[in-house]
Order: sequence, then structure tokens, then C-alpha cells
Amino acid sequence: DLALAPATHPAPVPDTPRDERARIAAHLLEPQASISPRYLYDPLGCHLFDAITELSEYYPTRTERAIAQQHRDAIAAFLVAHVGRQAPLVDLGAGSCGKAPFWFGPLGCTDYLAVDLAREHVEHALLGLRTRHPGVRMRCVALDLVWDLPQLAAHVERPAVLFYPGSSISNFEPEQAVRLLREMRAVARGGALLIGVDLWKSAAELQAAYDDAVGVTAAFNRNVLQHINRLLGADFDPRQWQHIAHVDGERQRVEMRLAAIGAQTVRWPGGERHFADAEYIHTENSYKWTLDGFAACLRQAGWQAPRNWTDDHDRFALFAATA
Ligand code: AVJ
Repeated sequence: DLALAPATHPAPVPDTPRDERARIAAHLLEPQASISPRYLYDPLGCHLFDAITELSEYYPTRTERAIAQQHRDAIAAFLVAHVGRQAPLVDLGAGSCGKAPFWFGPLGCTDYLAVDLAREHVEHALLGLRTRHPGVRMRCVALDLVWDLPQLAAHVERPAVLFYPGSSISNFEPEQAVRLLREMRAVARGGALLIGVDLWKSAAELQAAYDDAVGVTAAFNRNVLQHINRLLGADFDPRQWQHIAHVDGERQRVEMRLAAIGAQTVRWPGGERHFADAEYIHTENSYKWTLDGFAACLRQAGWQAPRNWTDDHDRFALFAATA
């Protein structure tokens, strides 16, 4: 039946900038294939990450919240002593703006700047926040922290508190973390920093947190392949890839990987990559710091008087420092 014969048209070219497609393809073609963790966060990926933060095994989110609640007054006192009350609060990677409002009261915040790549997501969150905090002026700046952080300085007029929670800094190599922290210091205009940092702990705890029993993290990781399929026009079959959380004690990081279940070839317009059985794609690093190690990292980036607050098990730390 001719009507049912497959059409032989070229694969549609996806609506992704050419250089971005080239970058994604180049990383897939490296001897050690990789996908940038930024691609974990398409709309479904954002929901899956929110689900991760609810998992009993995933300690960072709830531990950070507990530290903030327990040490709110001391942390606020440290920051206010340096920047005074009513300093602008700059939320880096604001997302749903779920964490910053906790600090509006303690810091006497009247000016909130939410910074995130996903402008629409943030604008939506700000709609609800504005009615609950009528005294706080709220703005959104859409930019990529990795490449365009220095541009943020143009939006900050006076000494500010920079807020970088959730151990997002974990995704960066230590040298890159120092570079970003140095750029943050320039944005703070003599202000201060409040940053959440995940700490090194037993391999068993890390393994459980990054390979949970229900498989939410596995879904989060495999979903990156769907996202790449859309961006690149690739034909990854997520069913053929296994989630692996690899704890690297030497580098003090957890690596997320996707390992091929059986040999397979992945194709996209203009390229293809063969994967042997069990060959893996590296999708994320999550660096774990020590208290001393991160204090040294802050100082190296020019931040002064670093202080930290932790939970009873030293699982996670909130650090504050002055510019
Ligand atoms: C958002 C980078 C802090 O490393 O814990 C969670 C991302 N990956 N589970 C982390 C993540 C797998 C998360 N960060």
C-alpha cells in the first residue's frame, strides 16, 4: 500500500542554534562521550529534579533548609553587619524562587533580583511572590551564569547579598568554581555571599542519594536523552541506557553516567556515534567539598571572613563571606 510507505524525506533540522548543535555533537563524539548537565533541565527535567528533592535519600535540600531555619538569626546578623539592612538580594539560578523569600524578613530585603536562564519560569514564580511580599521590588534577569555572570553587575547598583543555594556550585570543577566565585564577588559590589555547599561523606550515603530506590534520579538522568533528541534531532532510545551513579573518592565527586545496554549506534542529522555495550556517556559531576576546602576556595576567589553553618552530621553547609 503506497499510502503507508515510509516517506523518504531528510530528517527535520531541529530549531536549535547551529553552534549549540555543533557543541552537543562534538561532546558526543569525544572518546569519552559527555552531555552537559545544563540539558538535564528541560521542563520535565525540572519537575523530576523537584521530585528528587523530596526523596528520603536526597539529603541536600532538606538539610540546607534545616540549617537555614536553625541558624537564621546568626546568618542574617553576619550578612547585615556587613551590608546593612535592605541590601538587594540577588538570587543566582532562582528557578521557582522557592528559597530566597525565607531571607526577605531577616535581611529586611526590599529589592529582589531573580537570575535564571528560564525567564518565563521565573516571571511566573514572581507573579505569586509579589502579592505575598508587596514591600519587595522584584525583577528578573535572564542570563547564563556560566558564560554571562559578569554582565549581571550592570543590574546591581549597590552592595548586594548574592544567594547561591542548593549546592549548584557542585556541578563545577574546583578551578571553574573559583572563577565563578570571583565573578560573583565583582557582582556583589562590596556586599556579601550566602552559598549552599554539599559536603564529602560516605560512599554509601552518596550512592543512595544519586541512585534512589524508586528510580527518580535514573529518570532524571535518562530524560536528558529525550532533550538531546529534540535539540539535535538524534534518535537515542532512553530504554537502552542505564543510569549509574559513580562515587569517585579521589576527586571527591559523584559522576552521573548513562551506560549503553547493548551495542548501539545513535544518529542525528550530520553525524552518528557507535557505543559498545556498557560504554557510557558522562552527564554530570557533583563535587563534594570539605569545610576547609571550600573556605580556601572562597578566599582564593577574593571573598573574606568566610563562616559556615552545618547540620549535626556535617552533611551540608551554608557559607557566608564578605566581598
Ligand atoms: C543541582 C547540582 C546540586 O548535584 O545534587 C541531583 C543535581 N543530580 N541528583 C546535585 C542532581 C542528581 C544536584 N545539583
